[in-house]
Amino acid sequence: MKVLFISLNRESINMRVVPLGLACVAQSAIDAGHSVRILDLLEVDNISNSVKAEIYNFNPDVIGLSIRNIDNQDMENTEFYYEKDRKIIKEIKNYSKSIVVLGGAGYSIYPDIILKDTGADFGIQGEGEKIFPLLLEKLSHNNPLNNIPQLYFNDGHQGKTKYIKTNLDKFPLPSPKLFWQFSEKHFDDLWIPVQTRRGCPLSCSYCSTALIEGKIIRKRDPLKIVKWLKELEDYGINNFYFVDNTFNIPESYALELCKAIIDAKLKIKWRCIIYPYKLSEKLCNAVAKTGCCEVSLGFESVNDVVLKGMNKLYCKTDIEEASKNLKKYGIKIVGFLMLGAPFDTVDSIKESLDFADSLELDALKITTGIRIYPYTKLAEQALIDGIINKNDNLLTPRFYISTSLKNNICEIITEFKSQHPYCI
Ligand code: B12
Ligand code: SF4
Repeated sequence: MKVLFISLNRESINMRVVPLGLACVAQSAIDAGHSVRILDLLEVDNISNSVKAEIYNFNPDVIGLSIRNIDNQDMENTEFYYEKDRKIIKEIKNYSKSIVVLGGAGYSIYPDIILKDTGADFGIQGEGEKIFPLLLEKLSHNNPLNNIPQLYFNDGHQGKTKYIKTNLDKFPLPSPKLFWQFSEKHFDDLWIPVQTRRGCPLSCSYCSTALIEGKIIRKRDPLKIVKWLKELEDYGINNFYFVDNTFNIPESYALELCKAIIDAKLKIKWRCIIYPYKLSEKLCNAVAKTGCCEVSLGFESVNDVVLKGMNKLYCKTDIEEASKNLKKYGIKIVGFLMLGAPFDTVDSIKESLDFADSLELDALKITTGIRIYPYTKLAEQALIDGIINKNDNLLTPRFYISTSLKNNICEIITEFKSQHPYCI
């Protein structure tokens, strides 16, 4: 079949994100013998015309659309990206006869709602490498589509939704050639995403990741990752972002990865996300040796009661220890605070801000209010607190602010930011 993949993301805050997930699914479709083209909307100026031209020129049987961001998770200056994605999808459905299939991280949080709302034909929740080619095969032979895991139909019914437990090593990593087309124009700006594992068992109260990746950690063989990095290095790509939810968990695997990078003598620079729980000096030393120059340290709060409410495993001492170990090996730290959670008070917010300041971080990102996602503990709490009602589908951004804070939080944070220029 002829398949056109479109990455709908047009946001470049934080950094330009290369659509790794879309490339992974595209590679699986290529390997299954389909003819594939990819359009990244971050790379085009006139979106509507570019999409139309690509569809008319290629005349695809199937269009696979990736929805990454729903919104920017910012209560004060909310950008609701999905509204624009929806417009593009509806437009495509209006003029094209191709079968439209949705997927991606943002889509996977609201699979039934978005499918119905956009009028697309099918949606695949979670990883697409196995199910998308399976769907193409069934469509090309006009075979029945019932009982396909993760598949959603636009008439409201769905296949077996149970999350499949896959072996990531069976999925191909995108060929550098395919990957390269995203990188060419903005080469110097890019931190190419690398994913070594999927799934997070940690269950933070506000988190939607389980809907995207499941809760069971599944890891790729470090040697296969390093082989792929080597291929990209040979293409002149040296800057990478390990997009794993928590690079340091499990630590034994993170150490194995570092060893494999050293053994392969890769000369790369990289960044990653660290969960501040028992981050050992040994791991900080290993990541520094292999080229890690900066980490995102998402500690969110430092108050014990608030952290417990978020279901975090760590406490203040862990955060301090992590920061000390990272600094010792010259790794830059961008800290993340998420203020306004259940149990937050004016005092606990000040405690978090003061503590974050004492860490002398390279940068600090403060989020005011917490984006509420479906099926989370936070959504349950928001319902109890009357912040949302039970008919709220939570696709339109809704934010949790602890009831004791409503009037003061923005003021306190704005003042802190104005006095601390390292806040981003
Ligand atoms: C790493 C990461 C980042 C890094 C990216 C670094 C980089 N160089 O890529 C940084 C820190 C910069 C970042 C920033 C942001 N992020 Co972020 N990020 C992630 C994270 C942890 C991993 C994303 C990733 O690369 N996954 C690996 C790839 C392989 O997976 P994937 O893209 O999901 O693709 C798979 C499936 O979705 C599916 N699929 C994908 N496309 C398609 C298409 C079809 C047709 C099909 C069938 C299937 C399919 O198959 C793929 C392969 O299995 C996710 C959380 C998560 N675990 O998903 C959040 C996440 C994607 N981010 C999110 C958000 C909101 C943001 C920001 C807007 C936050 C902010 N205000 O700054 C920015 C936006 C950045 C931008 N410019 O777009 C949200 C998006 C959804 C939402 N809630 O709106 C997520 C899901 C976090 C969350 N749980 O809420 N992010
Ligand atoms: S550690 Fe990150 S991905 Fe895992 S549950 Fe917590 S917020 Fe979600």
